[in-house]
Amino acid sequence: MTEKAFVMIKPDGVRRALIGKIVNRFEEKGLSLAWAEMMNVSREIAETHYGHLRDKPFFGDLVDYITSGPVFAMIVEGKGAVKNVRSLIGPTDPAAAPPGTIRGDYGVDVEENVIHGSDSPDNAVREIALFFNRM
Ligand code: RTP
Repeated sequence: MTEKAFVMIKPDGVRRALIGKIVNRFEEKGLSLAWAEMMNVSREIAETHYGHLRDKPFFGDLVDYITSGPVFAMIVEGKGAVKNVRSLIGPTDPAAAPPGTIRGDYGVDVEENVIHGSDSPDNAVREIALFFNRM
């Protein structure tokens, strides 16, 4: 079934000019870009998006990082988009992410880990609404 995933190239990925290479990976996999916007994330949106991590010691740093420069926010669409996006991205910590995954190939830092992808279809709907104010 066609599904939508919310994907965000984080400020380090944008600063390092990785947008083209990363979008290419989703397209090569067979997923398509349904919408994309370069945007600055407000602290309010960052705090809502990462609300599940509010009690973590790194929460303040995480909000500072996500608001430190523009992100490239996307809706990636296709069959099993959420699962397929997560497998292309790889585990949270780039040091544990296998080569061939986006975090495995482009990241070294568990916090500044290049990219975000929704972890469930329900969260994809919530995140698309939060970042784009639409379904
Ligand atoms: P994301 O939501 O960004 O796709 O990441 P995720 O599901 O793989 O990981 P999650 O546990 O939801 O963490 C969200 C983001 O917080 C930062 N983080 N820092 N310092 C740390 O130990 C640490 N752990 C997580 C990362 O930027 C992670 O993507």
